[in-house]
Amino acid sequence: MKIDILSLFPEMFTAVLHESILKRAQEKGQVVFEVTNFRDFTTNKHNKVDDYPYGGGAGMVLTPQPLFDAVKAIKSKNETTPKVILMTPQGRPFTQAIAEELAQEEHIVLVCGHYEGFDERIVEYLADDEISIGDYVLTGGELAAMVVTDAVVRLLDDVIVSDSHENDSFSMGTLEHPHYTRPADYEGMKVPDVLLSGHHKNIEQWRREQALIRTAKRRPDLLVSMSLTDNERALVAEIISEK
Ligand code: 6GU
Repeated sequence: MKIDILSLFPEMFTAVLHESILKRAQEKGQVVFEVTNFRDFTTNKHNKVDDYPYGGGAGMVLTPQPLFDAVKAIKSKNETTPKVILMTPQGRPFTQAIAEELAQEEHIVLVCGHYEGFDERIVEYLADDEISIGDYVLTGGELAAMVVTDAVVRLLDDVIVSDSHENDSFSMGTLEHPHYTRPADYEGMKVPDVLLSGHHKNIEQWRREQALIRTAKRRPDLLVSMSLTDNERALVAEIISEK
């Protein structure tokens, strides 16, 4: 997979893309990152990327020219047709399902805005998609692009042990069950007996129940779109009535 990032602050990405799992994914050849400063594409004398909003008002707006030209340069350099995604609080809310969808793409371009926002012609004619990482406002799209990059790259083949994302929170529709490791008794704080029993069927059932209990307590909104057995539905009803 190729991930292009367009940003006015490319140095912000150095640490994140060159450490840990994202670094390893690149070394393994599962992903290629390219971070480009779109200020380099300005055609005006002072390399200005923004301007005052027509109609007046506070804040500056990113002008179309540098971003259209930067995306054009990416497209002419690559055989693939990338999906162009604007990072903006106006976008569709990012979820694990969207991460899974993007992990299927061969090439994406994440466009990081700053200031008051993008000229609407960028939104309308340049972008294929707009993504937000949550209902709060960041100073720019960089941190959001890092979040999306991290969530997508860890799903690519051979980036992390493959079993470990089947049980991820949200992939199953629920939060994850609790995890324990040695020792079985840490200063009187004990691991649940069932996990030490070696009885795989009981362990599976306990984990499923624990995942449901957590989800019902912390994120009941996630349960709405899940298919549950009659027993699971009864368990969830019980937890919700206890609350
Ligand atoms: Cl993608 N960008 C900015 N600037 N703020 C955000 C965001 C994105 N997602 C949530 N807040």
